Amino acid sequence: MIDALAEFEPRETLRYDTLSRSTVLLGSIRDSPAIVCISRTQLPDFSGGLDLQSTKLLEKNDIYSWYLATLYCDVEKSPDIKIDVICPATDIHIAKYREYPKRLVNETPEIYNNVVRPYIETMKGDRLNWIRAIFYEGAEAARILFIDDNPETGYVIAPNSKWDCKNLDSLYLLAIVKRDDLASIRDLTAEHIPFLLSIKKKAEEICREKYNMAADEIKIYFHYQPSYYHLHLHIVNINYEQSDFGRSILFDNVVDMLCARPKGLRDVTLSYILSTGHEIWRLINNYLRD
Ligand code: M7G
Repeated sequence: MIDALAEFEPRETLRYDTLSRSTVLLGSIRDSPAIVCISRTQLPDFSGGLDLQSTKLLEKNDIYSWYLATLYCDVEKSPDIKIDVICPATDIHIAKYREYPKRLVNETPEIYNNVVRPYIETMKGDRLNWIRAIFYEGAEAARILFIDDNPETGYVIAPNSKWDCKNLDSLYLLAIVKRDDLASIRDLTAEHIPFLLSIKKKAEEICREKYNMAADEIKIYFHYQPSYYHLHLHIVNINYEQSDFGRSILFDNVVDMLCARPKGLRDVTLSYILSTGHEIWRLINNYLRD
């Protein structure tokens, strides 16, 4: 078996984010393109005492003093960093992580029908294998919190791979529907409302019973544009800040829109922020130029 971390050869830093204290490297693992995302984990709970391995006083002035320190290393109890590996990484993964300027897009029904919808159709192949693996091959079975196998109304609730499954401050679950005919919120109609509400109810129940978090302590939302065109909901601690402002739409607002437009969201303009490295950005610009 390949030890992905040991064999990773970095080539380029795609992103270095001081705010989220994370970095993304592009390189290779045995000649296959690989992306390695490294992020600092949340701080441990210090309320029982400052359990530090070493400290160094930097300065003292009047009533103020400041130090540097290291924590005790324990990968089980208090891991320092979380590492996500994608290998082989596709050009789409690389474009997603590389820093590009962002732009506001007003996606009219015309742009959706002529540009975005055909693009989405090309995104339903191997890129969704990880979702099929959850439903049909037992992937992530030990971490799954709920699964309903009904082909029409089934869905799974599981931790997002972004979450360390330890720190509730960054609690991050995903609910993924089983049916594969709903690529994004554009495919929803009022008929789906009961289905969506049942997922929300179960997600709230799990958060309450397993994580002791009330419904008003979690945000449930969709991404538009998402990275994976198979309908899923993000279920996240409201205090957990991410850089997905501009493409997150709260669940309740989507349901409200569907109540107002029972035939669905195909004929509304949806506005979102998009990386100029995204293929959709290029396609929309080509379309508007022609
Ligand atoms: P998205 O809105 O399509 O993409 O959400 P984005 O949030 O990355 O822009 C898909 C979510 O699925 C992301 O938040 C990913 O972190 C998460 N995810 C991706 N993969 C490949 C996996 C996986 O294999 N397992 C789990 N549990 N989550 C994943």
